[in-house]
Amino acid sequence: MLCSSSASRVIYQPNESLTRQNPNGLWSFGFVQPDNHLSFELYKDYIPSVYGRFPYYDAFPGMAGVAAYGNVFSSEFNRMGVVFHNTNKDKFAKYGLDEYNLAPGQLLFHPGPNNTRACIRFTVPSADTYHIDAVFFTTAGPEIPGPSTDIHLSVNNVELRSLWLKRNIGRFAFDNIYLNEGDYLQFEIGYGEDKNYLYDGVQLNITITADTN
Ligand SMILES: [Ca+2]
Repeated sequence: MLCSSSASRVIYQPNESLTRQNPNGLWSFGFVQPDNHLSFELYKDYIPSVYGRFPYYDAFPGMAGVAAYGNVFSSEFNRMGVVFHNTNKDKFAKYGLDEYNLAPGQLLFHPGPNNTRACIRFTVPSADTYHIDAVFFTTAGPEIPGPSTDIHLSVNNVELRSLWLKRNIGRFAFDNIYLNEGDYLQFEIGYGEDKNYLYDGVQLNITITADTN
């Protein structure tokens, strides 16, 4: 007997679900130490707009409406990296001479100076077959040194893939990967081959698709 079933697919994208909560449902924003994926710690703070609030970015009106997850209100603010989200619905956000140009809804992550990695964690909601597609890029202009970073994808404490991202585009694409409920899928960014975190902000678009049978 032939059976046909059409699995209904569910799509998860962090930039569509972000609010000030952390964790926000399946998505968590924090940091890890290099090559220790389970060292994850949540960022303590959320600010809805970095303009006027977040050190280094506070003088740039073009960053109004860009929210930040980080340890903003402690002495650790600059050491643990940061995740930005352009919450503006119809406005690009610009930083510096030409360092960031964030589309509406765009996410960006940035490592810390001591190679602490900024991390976006997805906690698997149910055992299923998943498809992962994540793209990483920079919009830094020619006057800007641009990023030199290392980007990683892990499941629990096992790394699946890493890449260098400089002035290029990177992508992780995994089809038909079976995951269990509660597994951690993590996207991490470190300070790269140059061992320097300056200009290391990288934009990312993550899409995780589940076959729900
Ligand atoms: Ca770097």
